[in-house]
Amino acid sequence: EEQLDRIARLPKVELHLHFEGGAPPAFIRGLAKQKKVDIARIFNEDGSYAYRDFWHFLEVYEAATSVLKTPEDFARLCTAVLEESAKNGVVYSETFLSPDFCGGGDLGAWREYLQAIREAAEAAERDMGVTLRGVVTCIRHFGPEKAKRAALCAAETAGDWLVGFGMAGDEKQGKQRDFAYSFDMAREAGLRLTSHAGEWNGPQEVREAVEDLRVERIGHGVRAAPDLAVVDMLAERGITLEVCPGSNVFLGVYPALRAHPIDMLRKRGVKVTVSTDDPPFFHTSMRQEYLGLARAFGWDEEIFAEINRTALDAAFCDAATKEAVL
Ligand code: ES4
Ligand code: ZN
Repeated sequence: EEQLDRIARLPKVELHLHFEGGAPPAFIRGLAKQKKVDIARIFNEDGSYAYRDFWHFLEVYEAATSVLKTPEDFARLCTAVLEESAKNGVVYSETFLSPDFCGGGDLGAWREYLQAIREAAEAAERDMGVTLRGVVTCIRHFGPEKAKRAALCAAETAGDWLVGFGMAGDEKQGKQRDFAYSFDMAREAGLRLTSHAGEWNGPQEVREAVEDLRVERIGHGVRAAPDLAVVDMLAERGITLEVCPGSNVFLGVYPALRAHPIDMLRKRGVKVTVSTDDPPFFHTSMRQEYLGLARAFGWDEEIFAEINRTALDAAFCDAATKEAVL
Protein backbone atom coordinates (compact mmCIF):
# COMPACT_ATOMS: atom_id res chain seq x y z
CA GLU A 1 0.00 0.00 0.00
CA GLU A 2 2.74 2.42 0.96
CA GLN A 3 4.60 1.35 -2.17
CA LEU A 4 1.50 2.05 -4.33
CA ASP A 5 1.20 5.45 -2.67
CA ARG A 6 4.78 6.31 -3.54
CA ILE A 7 4.23 5.15 -7.12
CA ALA A 8 1.10 7.31 -7.44
CA ARG A 9 3.04 10.34 -6.18
CA LEU A 10 6.07 9.95 -8.49
CA PRO A 11 6.84 12.87 -10.80
CA LYS A 12 5.74 11.71 -14.26
CA VAL A 13 6.71 12.39 -17.87
CA GLU A 14 4.00 11.94 -20.51
CA LEU A 15 4.79 11.79 -24.23
CA HIS A 16 1.47 10.86 -25.84
CA LEU A 17 -1.50 13.10 -25.12
CA HIS A 18 -3.92 14.31 -27.81
CA PHE A 19 -4.68 17.92 -26.92
CA GLU A 20 -8.41 17.93 -27.75
CA GLY A 21 -8.57 14.39 -26.39
CA GLY A 22 -7.75 15.82 -22.97
CA ALA A 23 -10.95 17.88 -22.93
CA PRO A 24 -13.24 16.88 -20.06
CA PRO A 25 -16.80 16.20 -21.35
CA ALA A 26 -18.20 18.94 -19.08
CA PHE A 27 -15.81 21.43 -20.69
CA ILE A 28 -17.00 20.49 -24.21
CA ARG A 29 -20.65 20.42 -23.14
CA GLY A 30 -20.29 23.90 -21.62
CA LEU A 31 -18.77 25.35 -24.80
CA ALA A 32 -21.46 23.66 -26.93
CA LYS A 33 -24.20 25.25 -24.84
CA GLN A 34 -22.54 28.66 -24.96
CA LYS A 35 -22.17 28.46 -28.75
CA LYS A 36 -25.58 26.85 -29.24
CA VAL A 37 -24.14 23.81 -31.03
CA ASP A 38 -26.17 20.63 -30.59
CA ILE A 39 -23.83 17.72 -29.86
CA ALA A 40 -26.02 15.99 -27.25
CA ARG A 41 -25.60 12.76 -29.29
CA ILE A 42 -21.92 12.43 -28.28
CA PHE A 43 -22.72 12.21 -24.55
CA ASN A 44 -24.12 9.42 -22.39
CA GLU A 45 -26.80 10.13 -19.77
CA ASP A 46 -24.11 10.32 -17.10
CA GLY A 47 -22.25 13.01 -19.07
CA SER A 48 -19.41 10.82 -20.34
CA TYR A 49 -18.46 10.59 -24.02
CA ALA A 50 -20.52 8.02 -25.96
CA TYR A 51 -19.01 5.85 -28.70
CA ARG A 52 -18.97 2.20 -29.75
CA ASP A 53 -15.41 1.57 -30.94
CA PHE A 54 -12.24 3.33 -32.10
CA TRP A 55 -13.70 4.38 -35.46
CA HIS A 56 -16.80 5.82 -33.84
CA PHE A 57 -14.49 7.42 -31.26
CA LEU A 58 -12.74 9.29 -34.10
CA GLU A 59 -16.12 10.72 -35.21
CA VAL A 60 -17.11 11.69 -31.67
CA TYR A 61 -13.66 13.24 -31.16
CA GLU A 62 -14.20 15.41 -34.25
CA ALA A 63 -17.68 16.43 -33.10
CA ALA A 64 -16.34 17.37 -29.66
CA THR A 65 -13.52 19.33 -31.29
CA SER A 66 -15.99 21.20 -33.52
CA VAL A 67 -17.09 23.40 -30.56
CA LEU A 68 -13.50 24.56 -30.04
CA LYS A 69 -13.45 27.51 -32.40
CA THR A 70 -11.31 30.46 -31.33
CA PRO A 71 -7.71 30.64 -30.09
CA GLU A 72 -9.19 31.60 -26.69
CA ASP A 73 -11.18 28.33 -26.62
CA PHE A 74 -7.94 26.41 -27.12
CA ALA A 75 -6.17 28.50 -24.48
CA ARG A 76 -8.92 27.61 -21.97
CA LEU A 77 -8.63 23.97 -23.00
CA CYS A 78 -4.89 24.12 -22.40
CA THR A 79 -5.42 25.29 -18.82
CA ALA A 80 -8.03 22.57 -18.20
CA VAL A 81 -5.77 19.85 -19.62
CA LEU A 82 -2.74 20.96 -17.61
CA GLU A 83 -4.74 21.16 -14.37
CA GLU A 84 -5.46 17.45 -14.79
CA SER A 85 -1.81 16.72 -15.61
CA ALA A 86 -0.61 18.64 -12.56
CA LYS A 87 -3.07 16.80 -10.29
CA ASN A 88 -1.55 13.55 -11.54
CA GLY A 89 2.02 14.57 -10.76
CA VAL A 90 2.95 15.11 -14.41
CA VAL A 91 5.95 17.45 -14.61
CA TYR A 92 6.53 17.32 -18.37
CA SER A 93 4.07 16.57 -21.15
CA GLU A 94 4.11 16.53 -24.94
CA THR A 95 0.80 17.09 -26.65
CA PHE A 96 -0.40 16.39 -30.18
CA LEU A 97 -1.86 19.46 -31.87
CA SER A 98 -3.56 19.43 -35.26
CA PRO A 99 -3.62 22.50 -37.53
CA ASP A 100 -6.64 20.78 -39.13
CA PHE A 101 -8.56 21.52 -35.91
CA CYS A 102 -6.87 24.91 -35.30
CA GLY A 103 -7.62 27.13 -38.27
CA GLY A 104 -8.25 24.44 -40.89
CA GLY A 105 -4.63 24.20 -42.04
CA ASP A 106 -4.25 27.94 -42.72
CA LEU A 107 -0.79 29.10 -41.62
CA GLY A 108 -1.83 32.57 -40.42
CA ALA A 109 -4.65 31.17 -38.32
CA TRP A 110 -2.42 28.36 -37.02
CA ARG A 111 0.11 30.92 -35.71
CA GLU A 112 -2.64 32.58 -33.67
CA TYR A 113 -3.88 29.31 -32.17
CA LEU A 114 -0.34 28.23 -31.36
CA GLN A 115 0.42 31.56 -29.71
CA ALA A 116 -2.70 31.38 -27.52
CA ILE A 117 -2.00 27.76 -26.50
CA ARG A 118 1.62 28.52 -25.76
CA GLU A 119 0.78 31.51 -23.56
CA ALA A 120 -1.70 29.41 -21.56
CA ALA A 121 0.92 26.67 -21.21
CA GLU A 122 3.51 29.13 -19.94
CA ALA A 123 1.05 30.48 -17.35
CA ALA A 124 0.31 26.88 -16.26
CA GLU A 125 4.01 26.17 -15.94
CA ARG A 126 4.39 29.13 -13.56
CA ASP A 127 1.22 28.33 -11.59
CA MET A 128 1.23 24.51 -11.55
CA GLY A 129 4.77 23.41 -12.30
CA VAL A 130 3.98 21.36 -15.41
CA THR A 131 5.96 21.98 -18.60
CA LEU A 132 4.23 21.46 -21.96
CA ARG A 133 5.65 21.13 -25.48
CA GLY A 134 3.78 20.70 -28.76
CA VAL A 135 3.97 18.07 -31.50
CA VAL A 136 2.00 18.83 -34.67
CA THR A 137 0.15 15.80 -35.94
CA CYS A 138 -1.35 15.21 -39.32
CA ILE A 139 -4.46 13.02 -39.39
CA ARG A 140 -3.98 9.89 -41.48
CA HIS A 141 -7.60 9.55 -42.61
CA PHE A 142 -7.62 13.17 -43.80
CA GLY A 143 -5.07 12.10 -46.45
CA PRO A 144 -1.57 13.13 -47.61
CA GLU A 145 -2.57 16.54 -49.07
CA LYS A 146 -3.92 17.82 -45.75
CA ALA A 147 -0.87 16.32 -44.09
CA LYS A 148 1.38 18.51 -46.27
CA ARG A 149 -0.44 21.62 -45.03
CA ALA A 150 -0.03 20.42 -41.44
CA ALA A 151 3.68 19.79 -42.08
CA LEU A 152 4.07 23.26 -43.56
CA CYS A 153 2.41 24.80 -40.48
CA ALA A 154 4.73 22.72 -38.30
CA ALA A 155 7.86 23.62 -40.27
CA GLU A 156 7.04 27.35 -40.18
CA THR A 157 6.52 27.37 -36.41
CA ALA A 158 9.21 24.85 -35.40
CA GLY A 159 11.30 25.96 -32.43
CA ASP A 160 11.80 25.61 -28.72
CA TRP A 161 8.07 25.04 -28.03
CA LEU A 162 6.84 23.30 -31.18
CA VAL A 163 9.32 20.45 -31.12
CA GLY A 164 7.93 17.56 -33.16
CA PHE A 165 5.80 16.26 -35.99
CA GLY A 166 3.72 13.12 -36.09
CA MET A 167 0.70 11.29 -37.42
CA ALA A 168 -2.49 10.11 -35.69
CA GLY A 169 -5.81 8.91 -37.05
CA ASP A 170 -7.11 5.76 -38.68
CA GLU A 171 -4.31 3.25 -39.22
CA LYS A 172 -6.55 1.21 -41.54
CA GLN A 173 -6.43 3.96 -44.19
CA GLY A 174 -3.44 4.54 -46.44
CA LYS A 175 0.17 3.64 -45.71
CA GLN A 176 2.91 5.22 -43.61
CA ARG A 177 4.92 5.93 -46.79
CA ASP A 178 2.07 8.02 -48.27
CA PHE A 179 3.12 10.65 -45.73
CA ALA A 180 6.88 10.55 -46.33
CA TYR A 181 6.90 13.95 -48.05
CA SER A 182 5.38 15.60 -44.96
CA PHE A 183 7.72 13.81 -42.56
CA ASP A 184 10.72 14.81 -44.71
CA MET A 185 9.60 18.44 -44.67
CA ALA A 186 9.24 18.36 -40.90
CA ARG A 187 12.63 16.66 -40.41
CA GLU A 188 14.31 19.28 -42.59
CA ALA A 189 12.77 21.99 -40.40
CA GLY A 190 14.51 20.42 -37.38
CA LEU A 191 11.43 18.71 -35.95
CA ARG A 192 11.65 15.30 -34.25
CA LEU A 193 9.34 12.56 -35.50
CA THR A 194 6.77 10.10 -34.15
CA SER A 195 3.90 8.21 -35.79
CA HIS A 196 0.96 6.12 -34.59
CA ALA A 197 1.61 2.55 -35.71
CA GLY A 198 0.82 -0.88 -34.34
CA GLU A 199 -2.27 0.09 -32.37
CA TRP A 200 -4.64 -1.53 -34.94
CA ASN A 201 -2.27 -2.97 -37.55
CA GLY A 202 0.41 -5.57 -36.91
CA PRO A 203 4.21 -5.70 -36.79
CA GLN A 204 4.66 -4.73 -40.46
CA GLU A 205 3.01 -1.34 -39.80
CA VAL A 206 5.54 -0.63 -37.04
CA ARG A 207 8.43 -1.63 -39.31
CA GLU A 208 7.10 0.70 -42.03
CA ALA A 209 6.84 3.69 -39.66
CA VAL A 210 10.51 3.21 -38.75
CA GLU A 211 11.80 2.44 -42.25
CA ASP A 212 9.57 4.62 -44.46
CA LEU A 213 9.15 7.68 -42.21
CA ARG A 214 12.37 7.33 -40.16
CA VAL A 215 10.61 8.17 -36.89
CA GLU A 216 12.48 7.89 -33.59
CA ARG A 217 9.34 7.23 -31.56
CA ILE A 218 6.19 5.22 -32.24
CA GLY A 219 2.70 6.00 -30.93
CA HIS A 220 1.60 2.69 -29.36
CA GLY A 221 3.67 0.17 -31.38
CA VAL A 222 2.40 -2.60 -29.12
CA ARG A 223 1.18 -4.82 -31.94
CA ALA A 224 4.82 -5.35 -32.91
CA ALA A 225 4.89 -7.84 -30.03
CA PRO A 226 3.98 -11.04 -31.94
CA ASP A 227 6.97 -10.62 -34.30
CA LEU A 228 10.19 -10.82 -32.32
CA ALA A 229 12.23 -9.71 -35.34
CA VAL A 230 10.37 -6.39 -35.28
CA VAL A 231 10.59 -6.20 -31.48
CA ASP A 232 14.36 -6.73 -31.65
CA MET A 233 14.65 -4.14 -34.45
CA LEU A 234 12.94 -1.60 -32.12
CA ALA A 235 15.31 -2.51 -29.30
CA GLU A 236 18.43 -2.36 -31.50
CA ARG A 237 17.52 0.99 -33.04
CA GLY A 238 16.55 2.44 -29.66
CA ILE A 239 13.06 3.40 -30.83
CA THR A 240 10.87 4.61 -27.96
CA LEU A 241 7.29 3.36 -27.74
CA GLU A 242 4.64 5.74 -26.43
CA VAL A 243 2.53 3.03 -24.82
CA CYS A 244 -1.01 3.84 -23.65
CA PRO A 245 -2.11 0.70 -21.81
CA GLY A 246 -5.42 2.02 -20.46
CA SER A 247 -6.42 3.25 -23.92
CA ASN A 248 -5.58 -0.15 -25.44
CA VAL A 249 -7.66 -2.03 -22.87
CA PHE A 250 -10.59 0.41 -23.04
CA LEU A 251 -10.72 0.13 -26.85
CA GLY A 252 -10.44 -3.65 -26.75
CA VAL A 253 -6.98 -4.05 -28.29
CA TYR A 254 -6.28 -6.34 -25.29
CA PRO A 255 -8.90 -7.94 -23.04
CA ALA A 256 -7.15 -6.85 -19.81
CA LEU A 257 -4.00 -5.13 -18.59
CA ARG A 258 -2.46 -8.50 -17.70
CA ALA A 259 -2.70 -9.46 -21.38
CA HIS A 260 -0.92 -6.26 -22.48
CA PRO A 261 2.57 -6.76 -24.01
CA ILE A 262 4.22 -3.74 -22.30
CA ASP A 263 5.95 -5.93 -19.70
CA MET A 264 7.25 -8.37 -22.34
CA LEU A 265 8.47 -5.50 -24.58
CA ARG A 266 10.33 -3.92 -21.69
CA LYS A 267 11.96 -7.22 -20.69
CA ARG A 268 13.04 -7.75 -24.31
CA GLY A 269 14.91 -4.43 -24.22
CA VAL A 270 12.49 -2.07 -25.99
CA LYS A 271 12.33 1.48 -24.63
CA VAL A 272 8.77 1.70 -23.31
CA THR A 273 7.07 4.74 -21.81
CA VAL A 274 3.58 5.23 -20.36
CA SER A 275 0.92 7.76 -21.44
CA THR A 276 -2.85 8.28 -21.38
CA ASP A 277 -3.70 9.07 -25.06
CA ASP A 278 -7.14 10.74 -24.51
CA PRO A 279 -7.75 10.50 -20.75
CA PRO A 280 -11.43 11.54 -20.36
CA PHE A 281 -12.45 9.50 -23.41
CA PHE A 282 -10.80 6.36 -22.02
CA HIS A 283 -11.61 7.03 -18.36
CA THR A 284 -7.98 7.08 -17.35
CA SER A 285 -5.27 9.30 -15.84
CA MET A 286 -1.49 9.02 -15.42
CA ARG A 287 -1.99 8.04 -11.80
CA GLN A 288 -4.40 5.25 -12.79
CA GLU A 289 -2.04 4.03 -15.52
CA TYR A 290 0.80 3.70 -13.00
CA LEU A 291 -1.31 1.98 -10.35
CA GLY A 292 -2.78 -0.43 -12.91
CA LEU A 293 0.69 -1.44 -14.17
CA ALA A 294 1.98 -1.83 -10.61
CA ARG A 295 -0.88 -4.23 -9.84
CA ALA A 296 -0.86 -6.12 -13.15
CA PHE A 297 2.90 -6.68 -13.43
CA GLY A 298 4.26 -6.02 -9.94
CA TRP A 299 6.26 -3.07 -11.21
CA ASP A 300 7.99 -1.21 -8.35
CA GLU A 301 9.05 2.38 -7.88
CA GLU A 302 12.45 1.69 -9.48
CA ILE A 303 10.84 0.52 -12.72
CA PHE A 304 8.60 3.58 -12.91
CA ALA A 305 11.56 5.87 -12.22
CA GLU A 306 13.41 4.17 -15.09
CA ILE A 307 10.37 4.58 -17.36
CA ASN A 308 10.28 8.29 -16.57
CA ARG A 309 13.98 8.66 -17.37
CA THR A 310 13.40 6.80 -20.65
CA ALA A 311 10.51 9.15 -21.45
CA LEU A 312 12.51 12.27 -20.66
CA ASP A 313 15.43 10.95 -22.74
CA ALA A 314 13.07 10.49 -25.69
CA ALA A 315 11.32 13.83 -25.15
CA PHE A 316 11.73 16.25 -28.06
CA CYS A 317 12.53 19.36 -25.96
CA ASP A 318 16.05 20.76 -25.45
CA ALA A 319 18.50 19.52 -22.81
CA ALA A 320 18.09 22.56 -20.53
CA THR A 321 14.33 21.94 -20.31
CA LYS A 322 14.96 18.27 -19.46
CA GLU A 323 17.35 19.19 -16.67
CA ALA A 324 14.80 21.57 -15.19
CA VAL A 325 11.92 19.07 -14.98
CA LEU A 326 13.24 15.82 -13.45
C1 ES4 B 1 -6.31 9.76 -32.81
CL1 ES4 B 1 -6.93 11.57 -34.70
C2 ES4 B 1 -6.84 10.98 -33.07
N1 ES4 B 1 -7.30 11.72 -32.09
C3 ES4 B 1 -7.22 11.26 -30.84
N2 ES4 B 1 -6.72 10.09 -30.51
C4 ES4 B 1 -6.26 9.34 -31.49
N3 ES4 B 1 -5.68 8.14 -31.49
C5 ES4 B 1 -5.39 7.83 -32.75
N4 ES4 B 1 -5.77 8.80 -33.57
ZN1 ZN C 1 -2.84 8.43 -29.78
